Amino acid sequence: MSAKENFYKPDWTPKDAGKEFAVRIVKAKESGENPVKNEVEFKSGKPETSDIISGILQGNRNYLARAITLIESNSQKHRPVANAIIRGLLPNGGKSLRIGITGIPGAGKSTLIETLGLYLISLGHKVAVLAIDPSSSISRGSILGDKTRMEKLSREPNCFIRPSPSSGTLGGVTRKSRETILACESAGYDVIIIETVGVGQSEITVRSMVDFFLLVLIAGGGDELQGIKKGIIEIADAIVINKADGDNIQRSNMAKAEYTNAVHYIAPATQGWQTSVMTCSALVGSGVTELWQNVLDFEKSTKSSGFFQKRRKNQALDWMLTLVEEEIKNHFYNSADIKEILPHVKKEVIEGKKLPTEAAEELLKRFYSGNQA
Ligand SMILES: Nc1nc2c(ncn2[C@@H]2O[C@H](COP(=O)(O)OP(=O)(O)OP(=O)(O)O)[C@@H](O)[C@H]2O)c(=O)[nH]1
Ligand SMILES: [Mg+2]
Repeated sequence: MSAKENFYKPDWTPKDAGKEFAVRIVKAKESGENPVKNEVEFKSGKPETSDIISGILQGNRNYLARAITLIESNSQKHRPVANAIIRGLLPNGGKSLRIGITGIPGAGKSTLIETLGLYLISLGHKVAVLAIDPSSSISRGSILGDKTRMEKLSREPNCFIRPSPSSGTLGGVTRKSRETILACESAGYDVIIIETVGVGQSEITVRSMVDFFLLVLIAGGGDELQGIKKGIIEIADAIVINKADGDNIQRSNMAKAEYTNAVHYIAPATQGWQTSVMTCSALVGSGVTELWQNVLDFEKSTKSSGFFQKRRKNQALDWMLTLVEEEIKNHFYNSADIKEILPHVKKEVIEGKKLPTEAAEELLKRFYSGNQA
């Protein structure tokens, strides 16, 4: 077989298409240890924006991954391309059910996502799993990038797992995650699951981009209600006590009763929806059907009350405002004037030679004088 015959145009390329469709698919090897599956060769290694958009709309995972890499890039030179992709995809977004999952470390979030994800795929859904991990912006590594813990799920063709973007401010991570959700929805993923760790600000962030927010807890460990901040319970639409298996079933039921009681004293996270408390075992698979039924009940109830749509609209506004804030901040810190004087001004504040208010005023004055329209 000649080298040329190793490639073919994907089915979705129009018959009379010219060079604008540069995609070629590498034929899978007939046999051998390492068959090439679903692999796309990008002509000259750099697909056009329009190719990426149409590739994503056809559900091509390689293009989706490529777009997310551009979205997550911290390089300013990738922003215009990423923005063009987002603009092209925007009309196709919004069609999924977005679920946020949080909980104390080791509660079994990833295991639950794997079990739930496999169940959803068996029902015919396409599932995307994303992660938001604020600690990674400090450590520069991603502790939620644990594909290995979702080994079975990651092998499913109808599942797309993306570890968290591993650097940048939480604001930057938020933008990237929102754009990634949109890209996944455009590629046909109809359930998007976002995992985050229970360490504070990231929950609020995830809540601001999902429809349904699930808190995963476990029984035992003493102070049931002390271990997790009350604030997190307040933003959860459901609490699930995981690891309700073996000799842990009874304790899990007790914890369930305790939390059921507790949520009655807390304002519900979603208007018109009583926060539900359930038990499950991600390991054995029990309670997962009930959990999904709860999500569906939630969707039905909030869609008929109109709250679902209202929340999405507010989230869109929030998205816009966050972008503006982030952009202004970037503009400020990247301005040559600020870069020049900031270290000196900081030093003066630290040494007590200048008041913080005075210093802020000086910085802003310098910024505005250099950025007059
Ligand atoms: N017995 C039992 N063990 C479970 C269950 N779910 C998870 N585990 C175990 O709990 C441990 C932690 O599970 P993970 O799914 O990694 O937990 P996580 O919440 O994603 O952890 P982090 O991402 O590190 O915060 C693993 O050893 C799992 O096998 C369950 O339902 N029952
Ligand atoms: Mg995990």
